[in-house]
Order: sequence, then C-alpha cells, then structure tokens
Amino acid sequence: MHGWIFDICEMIQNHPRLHRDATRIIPPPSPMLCGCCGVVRCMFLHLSADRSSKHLEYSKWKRSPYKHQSNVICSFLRLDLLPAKNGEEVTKHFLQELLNILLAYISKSLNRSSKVLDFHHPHQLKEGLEGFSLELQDQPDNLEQLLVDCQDTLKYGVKTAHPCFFNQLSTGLDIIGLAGEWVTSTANTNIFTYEIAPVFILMEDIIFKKMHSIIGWSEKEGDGIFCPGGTMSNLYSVLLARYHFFPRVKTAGMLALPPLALLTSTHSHFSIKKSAAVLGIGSESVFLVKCDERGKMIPKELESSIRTAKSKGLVPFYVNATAGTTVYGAIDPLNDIADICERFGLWMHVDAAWGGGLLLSKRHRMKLQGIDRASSITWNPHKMMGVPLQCSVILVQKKGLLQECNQLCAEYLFQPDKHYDVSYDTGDKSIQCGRHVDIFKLWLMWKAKGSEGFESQVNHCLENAEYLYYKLKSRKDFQLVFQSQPEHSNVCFWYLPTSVRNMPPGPERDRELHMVAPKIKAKMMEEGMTMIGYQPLGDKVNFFRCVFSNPATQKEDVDFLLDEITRLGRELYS
Ligand code: ABU
Repeated sequence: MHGWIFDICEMIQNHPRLHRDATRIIPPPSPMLCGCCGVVRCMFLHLSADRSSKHLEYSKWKRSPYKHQSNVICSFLRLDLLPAKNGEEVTKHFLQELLNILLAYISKSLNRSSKVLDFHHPHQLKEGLEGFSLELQDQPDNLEQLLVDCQDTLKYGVKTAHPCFFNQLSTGLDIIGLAGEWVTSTANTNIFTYEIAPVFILMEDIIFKKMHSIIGWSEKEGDGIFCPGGTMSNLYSVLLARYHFFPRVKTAGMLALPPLALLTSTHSHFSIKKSAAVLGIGSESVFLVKCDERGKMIPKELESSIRTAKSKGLVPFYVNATAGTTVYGAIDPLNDIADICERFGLWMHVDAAWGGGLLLSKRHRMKLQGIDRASSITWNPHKMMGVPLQCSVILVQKKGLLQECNQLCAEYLFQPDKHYDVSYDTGDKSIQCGRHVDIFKLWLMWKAKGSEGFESQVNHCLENAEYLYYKLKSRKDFQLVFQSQPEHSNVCFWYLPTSVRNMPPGPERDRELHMVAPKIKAKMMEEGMTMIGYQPLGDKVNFFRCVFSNPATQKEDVDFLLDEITRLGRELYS
C-alpha cells in the first residue's frame, strides 16, 4: 500500500466519528487532485455489517478528512465527472462503485434467504426513510450521496429477479440483457435514422427476419417496429388494420369512416378497448366474444358477434385473437379464427405478447398453430424470453404498410437525398419520433443463448408451471380455477382456509373466499418473502395467478410459495 494511502486509512480508522464501526476501508487505487486547490482527494468505501439481515452492504460513503486550504471538506460533485478536465478518475471510481452496488443488489436478488421486497406505504416513502429523501433541493448533492440514493432506490424497490417473485409476466434479470441495456444507454442514440443508429437499425432488421421466419412468414413478407410495450403494439395493430381498409382516414380523419366494430375475447387484454378509445372508434364499438371455461375464444361466438355487429349497422374490420391471455394464459384457436376472418374479410391480429415466446420451443410451439395466418402480431420479448424491460414488437405481414400508414416525411430528419440507402431510416414507420433502442439487449441475448438457449428457458418455465399444477391438484387446501393442465405458464388457484372449505357452495362462501387472496397478499407483502398476484375474473371471485418467466425459479421456490400461502393463511384464519 502506498504510504500516503496507509496514512489516510489510519487517520480515518482512528477518526472518532467517521469510521467507528467500519469493517473494511477500500482505498482508491490512485490519488486525485482537487481542481481548485491541488489537495489530494480520495473517496472511501465504508462497509459495515447490516445487523438485521446479516448481509454486508454499503452504509455510507465517507469523504476523505483531507481539507481544502480553505478548511472546506473536499467533496466530489457531478461537475467533477467527465467531461470535466481530468475527470476520468472520479468518473471511473463513481461508476465502479455504482457497479459494486448493482452487483450486491443482483446477488441479493438471487439469494433465496433475502426478501423480495421491503414494503413501505407511499406516505412513508414520501416522508423519507433512514435519510433517504425523494425531495429535490436547489443545491447539488455530492457523488457519495448519489451513490447512497442509488442504493436506497434499489433497497426500497421490488426484487423482480428474485426466484420467488411470481407477481408479473416480466420477471428475472438476464445478465447479458443487462449488459445490453448498459451498452444501449452508453450509446445513447435514437433509433429513428440509420444516420445516427446504423448498427442498431441493421440489428432490428436481422431480428425481424428471424421472428418472421419463426412465425412462418415467407421471406417476401413481414415488417415490424419496436414499441414501448404490448399495449402500444396492439394499438399499432388497430391503427394498421383501419388504415388498410380505410386509407383516407390518415388525411380525412373520422369523416372518412363508417361506424366500425372490433372483436376480441372477454379474456383478452384491456389494450384492445383502450386502442379503440384512443383511435376515436370508441370502446363501446369493441365486441367481447364469449370464451370457454379455459378462457379461449369460442369461434361460433365470434361468428355470431360479427353478425350482431353488422345487424347494428356497424362495420366489423378487426379481430384480436390472444395467444396467452394475461390471467389464464389461454391460447385462442388461431386457425378457426383465421378461417372466420378470411370468410368475412377481416384483419386478424394475434396478441402474442405473452405467448410469443412459446414459438421458440419445439415442445410448445404447436399450441400457436395458425399464427402465420395473422395480419399482425404483438410479441413481447420482455416477457417469456426474459429480455429486460422493455422490449416489445408489432410484426406486420404486409410489407410497406407501416411506412404508408404512419409516414409524414419530416424533412429535417428523413431527408430523401441522403448519401445512403434511406430505406434504412425506419423511424417514419413509427407513431413516435424519438425512440429508445430496445433491440440491442435482445440481439445480444440471442447471440449469447442461441435460439436453443431461449427454447430451454421457455421449457423450464412451463415445467415449473406443470409442477405447481400437479402439486395443487393433490392438495385439499387449494383448488384449481380450472381442472385441465394450463397451456402456458399461468396457474390459477384459490387457497381454501378450513372455515371456507367447510362452507357449502353459494354466495356466502364466495363472499368469504373473495377476501382470502387479498388478505394473504397484504400480509405476504408486509413480510416480503414472496409475491404473487390475484384478481377476480368473470364470475370467479379473487384467486391467485402464479406465472413463471424467471429462469432462476426452481421447484423448491414453488414449494416455498405454497408453504408461505399456507402459513400466512393459517395465521390469518386460525
Ligand atoms: N399486460 C401486461 C403485463 C401484465 C402482468 O404482468 O400481469
């Protein structure tokens, strides 16, 4: 150790206030000179044992006791970072320390004995916790405070990568995907023109071709655009379908349209209704087609809804079929729906936001048979494929339609006389102008895993679902919402406390049962060891929905979930 570092360490360790309970002090590899006074400045990492969780974690950054000649304690501020002159060292230390915080968080997220969440009510977070304040000041905070803020932000958030986080369709944390997101943020470009995003634009092209071929579209077919989430992808599908049948709408607006009707199933995502509302068609123009007990659209009901819409003087033009409904994970009968759409001359969209990932598995892809007949498809790689949020595409069978429908040829951005092939300026296909680069993390993950890696990931998630399904089937204190094996990784069930189990079926039992899942979930969040969602659906009172998309989740975690629900249930209902 350099003599000067040793001296500083000794000074700090002997300092009565700063480092009394420090277990380790990591000196920086080299000194830095203050820009204004030339005094050596260092930052020290203070690690202490977190007594409550027995984990080592940062408590605070401490400044060097070195003082400016003016007796002001040296501190590092944002302005010390690059592009400041000689800012490399401070930048390096800042980012390295941030990386340490992130690595500790990732390890903790994957540690089964650590909590999924440390829940606080909104007012508690607003009031500030243990020095963590969300309020913004006029004066800048120093870098050490920013690092503590980063750490606290993660601390009071939810560890969605935890193997016992079952709450959402997007879970897990893929390290290559994370690296991809870092590279993307470092490049900090906008994916509207080849001019400023040449590599990313070509990657999009490659991935679209890959996805088209997985779907089964020919090389001559297929287009697409990345957009912020499945709801936006579905919005695009309605926009495109409407433009396809009524191209005058782009310029003449609603006056160019007859009264329209859209069709989608009762179990489909709310974004179809939202799209109708946003696009001025009106949510009342969405016909909800009945489903069977597993949540699949009934083709006969679709036909009859189309006829009903027509009899009311509406013009049906669009059918949404869902491949993987949000709650049940149901996959609509795509071929039957495609037959009906062909017969009535309707646009068929497949919302495969959740189910698209199944296409990567030889074992499960046949469940989506007929998807190649869709005019457009929503697919969210940020769900089943585990790409960090967000990563969603709208894929369109008809080449050129996205461009025709959305282009406005802004001359400041999409100049036609650029010196390269401007067909690679894909931004005018979008309804946005600026767009985040969502492609790179997906591309990098595909490189790292190959299609085979995605396949085994998907298979693993469905095996977990199968394991949970058979476990539940064998238990008397749980009841499956529907008896057949799920097609996707959603498993829906009730926990039945003894008091409810002893009640005869009827409204009174339903009332009691309706309250079980919310009560257990509230206690589950307070304790923080696992997390699962619940909802009512149709005539079914509140039930749990467990979904698997995290490759880190193993059978022991499924066992733990059931043990936790049982334990909490017994505590609440004993
Ligand atoms: N439809 C967006 C995702 C919903 C969910 O994670 O449950």
